[in-house]
Amino acid sequence: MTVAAQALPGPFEFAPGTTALVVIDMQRDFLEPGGFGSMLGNDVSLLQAAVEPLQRVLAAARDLGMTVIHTREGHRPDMADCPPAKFARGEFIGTDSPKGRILIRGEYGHDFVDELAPAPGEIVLDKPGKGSFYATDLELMLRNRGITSLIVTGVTTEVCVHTTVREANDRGFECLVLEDCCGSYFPEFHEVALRMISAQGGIFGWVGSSADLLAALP
Ligand code: TIU
Repeated sequence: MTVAAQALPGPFEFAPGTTALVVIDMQRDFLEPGGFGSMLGNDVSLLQAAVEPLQRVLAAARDLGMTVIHTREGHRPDMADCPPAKFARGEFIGTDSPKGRILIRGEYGHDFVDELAPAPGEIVLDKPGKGSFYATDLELMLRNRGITSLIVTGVTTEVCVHTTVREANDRGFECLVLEDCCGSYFPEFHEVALRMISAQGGIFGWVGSSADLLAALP
């Protein structure tokens, strides 16, 4: 079964059986007050708008039996996988917060927001960087399942979503980014990041909405 969802720069054609829904870093540390995002001085409420549409897309993907991957940015408790250059730029990684140590695996703030908790059988991918392919086994898992297309969602649009889409595009995966299922602390970066993806004939991929995706699904 092939589906065509309205998108830019043109329809995104994909088969649900060879497509993965990738939900990037919908973690308390990015979305809730008192975590990493707010310690960096950001208004974390800007990311909340992505939660509801993403819940709808997640439900549809589950109904179709699609591969679903949830990523989390974070580090080992001993921080041996945290580059000193990343730590040095004041990202507060490893420091105490009301939600536990910032961006450390196993801590409450590092985990997913309740509304988007993974279901049994879905893949949870821990990553030390912004991209989902760097220093992870994501590509191996996708190739093992015969996945050729990705529907990419999550936060933040211009950081971890963009890095992941660029990495995926270079590896030959076709990516549809759902604009209302992503979010940024900087609304103007969100807009421009999305335009960068679909410009030049879709230089990195396609951009569409959750409504257009859901309308195209069987
Ligand atoms: N997940 C992700 O995007 N990590 C970030 O650090 N994003 C920021 O926008 N800071």
